[in-house]
Amino acid sequence: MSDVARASNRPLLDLYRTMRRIRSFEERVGEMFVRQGTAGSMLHLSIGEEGVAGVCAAMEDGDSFTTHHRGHGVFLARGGEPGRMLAEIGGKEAGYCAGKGGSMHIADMGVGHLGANAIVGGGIPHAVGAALSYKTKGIDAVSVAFFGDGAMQQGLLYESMNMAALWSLPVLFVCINNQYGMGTRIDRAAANTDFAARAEAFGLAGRHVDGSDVEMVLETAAAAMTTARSGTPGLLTMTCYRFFGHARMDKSPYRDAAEEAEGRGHDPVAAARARLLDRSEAREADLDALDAEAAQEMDAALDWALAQTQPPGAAMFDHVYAPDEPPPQPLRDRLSDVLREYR
Ligand SMILES: Cc1ncc(C[n+]2csc(CCOP(=O)(O)OP(=O)(O)O)c2C)c(N)n1
Ligand SMILES: [Mg+2]
Repeated sequence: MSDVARASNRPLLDLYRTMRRIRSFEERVGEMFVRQGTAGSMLHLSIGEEGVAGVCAAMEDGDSFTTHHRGHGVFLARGGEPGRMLAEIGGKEAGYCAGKGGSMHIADMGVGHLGANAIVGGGIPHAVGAALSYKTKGIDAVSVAFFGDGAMQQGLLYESMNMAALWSLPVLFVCINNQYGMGTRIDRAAANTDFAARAEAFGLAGRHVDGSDVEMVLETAAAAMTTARSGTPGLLTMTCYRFFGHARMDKSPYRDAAEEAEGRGHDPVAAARARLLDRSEAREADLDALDAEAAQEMDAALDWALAQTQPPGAAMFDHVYAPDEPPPQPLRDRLSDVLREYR
């Protein structure tokens, strides 16, 4: 491991714990869906993408971020509380956004989470705006935009990269390349999959890392964050494999068993575990205990979230419209009817 990773003071055991918590969390989200405890049907699990914990570990307090629709892992690794996250996913009042954001619009300014976004690439310009404010106000912080490979084909990314490079903004674009945008494999969507080279053409520092090696992710991200902090924005692509379907209803009929077995072979959690044992940094029993601890934590969080109450109908417009500009009466009446019917 290089000096950059050592300087960040995050031993592999720590990264393993974070990745294990993410996986346990996502498994509970899946369970919650089956138990019909989630609000809405669109849930995107980040199982297989836990290596992103390395990027999160390279960020500092005060750095902010936006995520895409598959952002639970990033939020958890940056300090999200699993109970409040699950409550939000379940549409409960105790959730981060009082149950009105759900999985794809969750946010928490307290840890610098400026918002998940259901529009592919939608959070990217927001992150650039935050970076512009840091530069203008002289705030020492980096703004990180997390998104999927699907956003690499979106025009707003290129407008954002251009502006970030032109104005030397402290921003890092992080592409979590899980090989698929819904059912379309990346090589059927992009003529040139060398995304780092695309970023270089815009004047950004382009980097690429294998997401199954969390130490390498940390090392590469730490270098990228240092560069961004000094005013040269960057793009980091992390390759991984989406272990399951796009969303909960998708059984991935467009992938064959051999491909899935090979993809799941690049498991960042299993790889970290094997390395810890290999280097004698942990014993099997220690890791089993740590896994059990993560499972218990997430079980308790799920029980707590399921026991929470839904927001009252009367709170429907709170935090949605500015208090001095309430929604027009016809709209209020119409939505109240819909809500009554729904309940
Ligand atoms: C602008 C836009 N186009 C299409 C969609 C529908 N859609 C939702 S997720 C998705 C695939 C996104 O793939 P990727 O960015 O690779 O993220 P992943 O789901 O793989 O994490 C698409 C096309 C959308 N939400 N927004
Ligand atoms: Mg993808």
